[in-house]
Amino acid sequence: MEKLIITAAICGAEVRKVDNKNLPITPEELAVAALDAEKAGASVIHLHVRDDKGLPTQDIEVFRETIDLMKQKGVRAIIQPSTGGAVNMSYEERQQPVELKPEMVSLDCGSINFGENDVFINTPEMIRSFAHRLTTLNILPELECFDSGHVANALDICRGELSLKHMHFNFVLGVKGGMPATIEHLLLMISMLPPGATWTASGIGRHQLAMVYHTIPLGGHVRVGFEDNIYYSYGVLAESNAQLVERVARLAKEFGREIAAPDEARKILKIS
Ligand code: KMH
Ligand code: ZN
Repeated sequence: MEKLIITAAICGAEVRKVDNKNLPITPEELAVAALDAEKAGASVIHLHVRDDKGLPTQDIEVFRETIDLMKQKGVRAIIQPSTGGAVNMSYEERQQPVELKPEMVSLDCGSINFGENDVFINTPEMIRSFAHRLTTLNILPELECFDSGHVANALDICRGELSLKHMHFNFVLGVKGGMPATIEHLLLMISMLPPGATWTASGIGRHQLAMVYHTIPLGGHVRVGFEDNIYYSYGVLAESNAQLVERVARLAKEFGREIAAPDEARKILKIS
């Protein structure tokens, strides 16, 4: 089976320090968290950044500073800035990190209700516009799908219209308003994949560990980290992103699946 790519989603846009004091938010904290996650086995860092008040921002300069710091500290993992940002951000705000020309960014492939009061909007026009810019800059999108219709959108735009040379999906299961985190929903998503595509699964909250268990033997890749879940076990807050990554690496060994190093992840994702 293909080696396992572990993505560490180290910060996100919604979680706050008051929820888990170990959440990294400053450029320095994010850089340390990325390096530690890589040492624990992560080969992709999904990155959101925060402003001076700890609020989500898509400011290109904060991304630049954070990514530079990560590289100075020796991070070799693929750094994947978010273009999703936070709900209610405009397209213009969200697209800023694309202009840093990273190897990879996230590309959200549809709209959903998001929690109790929010709607995360990704119209076909927005998806198309992001996808065209990424293709021009030769940046691999990770196709974020929170529901099955999002896979259909991704196929229409990225495969039909743009003939993307490699399609890599991230199935996010368990957001309130999105697809529930069950094995049946995961299998449905897998059944929609085009030939040659690769996929990651991200389980939200208490579903994170179950999704790891389902995904490793199914041949998918795995995302863990504070963006999706701040607990290590029931009622016990995680100490770090690295702690969550370490557990995946340990489980992968039990399943007999090797972990992909950053350059091996680049090969699997056809970045190099
Ligand atoms: N913060 C969510 C509203 C992404 O990074 O592309 C969107 C999100 C997806 O986190
Ligand atoms: Zn994200």
